[in-house]
Amino acid sequence: MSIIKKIIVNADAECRYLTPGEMDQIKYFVMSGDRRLRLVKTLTDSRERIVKQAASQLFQRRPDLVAPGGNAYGDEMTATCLRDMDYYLRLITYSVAAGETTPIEEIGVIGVRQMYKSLGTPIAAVAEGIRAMKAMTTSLMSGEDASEVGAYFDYLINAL
Ligand SMILES: CCC1=C(C)/C(=C/C2=NC(=C\c3[nH]c(/C=C4\NC(=O)[C@H](C)[C@H]4CC)c(C)c3CCC(=O)O)/C(CCC(=O)O)=C2C)NC1=O
Repeated sequence: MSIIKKIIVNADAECRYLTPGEMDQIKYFVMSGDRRLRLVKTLTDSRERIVKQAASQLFQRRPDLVAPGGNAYGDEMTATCLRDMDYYLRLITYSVAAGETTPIEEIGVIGVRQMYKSLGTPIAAVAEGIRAMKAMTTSLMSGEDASEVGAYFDYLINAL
C-alpha cells in the first residue's frame, strides 16, 4: 500500500481531515518522486549486468551450487537461479518506486522460506546472491542514492 493510501485509510477511520503532519508526509513523498524514479531507471537499465555479475560472484564463492547435486546444477537450474535473482531485483525496483518495503515483503518474502525449503534451495545462498547484487548496484550509484537503494536490499536480505 502506498504511503498516501495508508494516510487516507488512517484519517478516514477517524472521519477526520488530513493533519499538517500527514500533508507534510505526502509532500515529501511527492517531492522525492523524481529521485526515486531515477533510481528505478538505473536499476532497470542495468538489470542484466547486475544479475549476471552477481550470479557469477555467487557461484565463485559457492561452487557447490552449480556442481552435480547442487540446487542450481545444469543450464536449466542455473537459469532458474538467475531468474530468481532477477525477480528480486524487480521487486526492489517496485519498492524504490513505492518508497516502502511492502512490495518486497508481500511478493517476495511471505511464504518464501517454506517454498525454498521444499525446493531444496539453500536460502542462505539466495541471500548471498542478493548481497552480491547489492554490491554491484550500489557501486553504480553515489552516496545518498546508494544508501537509499541499499536499504531495500538489506531489508530483503534480513527478511529471508
Ligand atoms: C517474485 C516472487 C517469486 C519468487 C521469489 C519465486 C521463486 C521460485 N524459485 C523457484 C525455483 C528455483 N529457484 C532456484 C534458485 C537458486 N538455486 C540455488 O542454488 C541458488 C542459491 C538460487 C539462485 C540464487 C532454482 C535452482 C530453482 C529450481 C529448483 C527446481 O526446479 O528444483 C520456484 C519454483 C517454480 C519455478 O521453477 O518457477 C519459485 C516459485 N517465484 C516467484 O514468483
